[in-house]
Amino acid sequence: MISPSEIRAIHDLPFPELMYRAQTAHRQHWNPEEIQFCTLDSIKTGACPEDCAYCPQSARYATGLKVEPLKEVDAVLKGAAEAKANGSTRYCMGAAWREVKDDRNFEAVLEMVRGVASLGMEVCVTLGMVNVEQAKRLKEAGCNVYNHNLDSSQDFYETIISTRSFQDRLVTIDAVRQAGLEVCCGGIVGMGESIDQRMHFLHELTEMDPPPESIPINHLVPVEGTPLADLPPVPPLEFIRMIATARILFPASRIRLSAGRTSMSDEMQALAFLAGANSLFTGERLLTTPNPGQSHDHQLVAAMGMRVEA
Ligand code: SAM
Ligand code: DTB
Ligand code: SF4
Repeated sequence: MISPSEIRAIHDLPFPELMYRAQTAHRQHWNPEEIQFCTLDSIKTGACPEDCAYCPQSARYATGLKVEPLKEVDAVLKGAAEAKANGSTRYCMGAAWREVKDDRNFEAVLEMVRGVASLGMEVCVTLGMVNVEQAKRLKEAGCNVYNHNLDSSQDFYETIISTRSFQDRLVTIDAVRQAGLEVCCGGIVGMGESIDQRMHFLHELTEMDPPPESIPINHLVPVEGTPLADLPPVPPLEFIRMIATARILFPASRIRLSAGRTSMSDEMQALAFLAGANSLFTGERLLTTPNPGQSHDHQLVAAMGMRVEA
């Protein structure tokens, strides 16, 4: 087992050595010329009872977000078919819920999962806390992956969210595993945490056995009205170090360059791919905030002589 200080030593390597190690790890498991496109769909937007300080969907903050009830199944399936036509192989449906309840809404989500699975796409959902029974029902409906982020180190997490604990997150991730779903679990960089706190977050992921199949690294999207609205961006090379360190620690996992790309240059995103990121969210929007859009992403991949993973 690796310690947080050993992880920090990797993170702080001279940049050429760090990138070399990240690329070496990447090539052991992946084709470095390919990148996976995923599409997000916010199936239920806003009015969330939780108080996550970064999140525009929390009911506590006046972010001007339009609250929307659970989408119709047909509208979701139309979105998924379009995403597939635009090159996405994974469809990720997110709901601004604290937890899944055994009600009609969950039945509707199961219907969405069945529909997206029948299109031949990888299906991922992120619905807040779930128990093993609910996770099993998702799996039976054809869901492949459950996303539930740790977001940061335990000590920092507790300064960012008060309505649930880090331990609650671990319990949900365990339920997801027990149900036989793949785990997608990542974090956010740029919430005011220290580099050592980022290392503790990565360390927490190394303690999972098996580690998450998929690790989204989000850069904070500062949203007006949230407590984190005025935070400055993380220095670009620091962000790239985080990606490279994750790649070295988790050579066989997908590392996803997630939120925050609208404020990254193409060159910075290219460096993230060289550091081992091999997946992104495409489309005009993430859940509620802007994203570069698929034509931009296809251009970037083409400019790098890379391919969208089929
Ligand atoms: N409500 C569910 C939950 O919290 O697990 C699922 C949806 S929630 C929006 C999914 C993830 O989006 C969060 O864990 C967080 O990592 C990310 N996220 C939310 N707001 C963000 C922001 N402003 N910048 C970057 N990432 C953000
Ligand atoms: C993840 O780690 N990032 C995605 C996905 N998992 C669900 C969500 C990013 C949301 C960014 C803020 C928004 O658009 O609301
Ligand atoms: Fe709700 Fe999820 Fe946003 Fe937290 S991150 S406020 S749980 S939607």
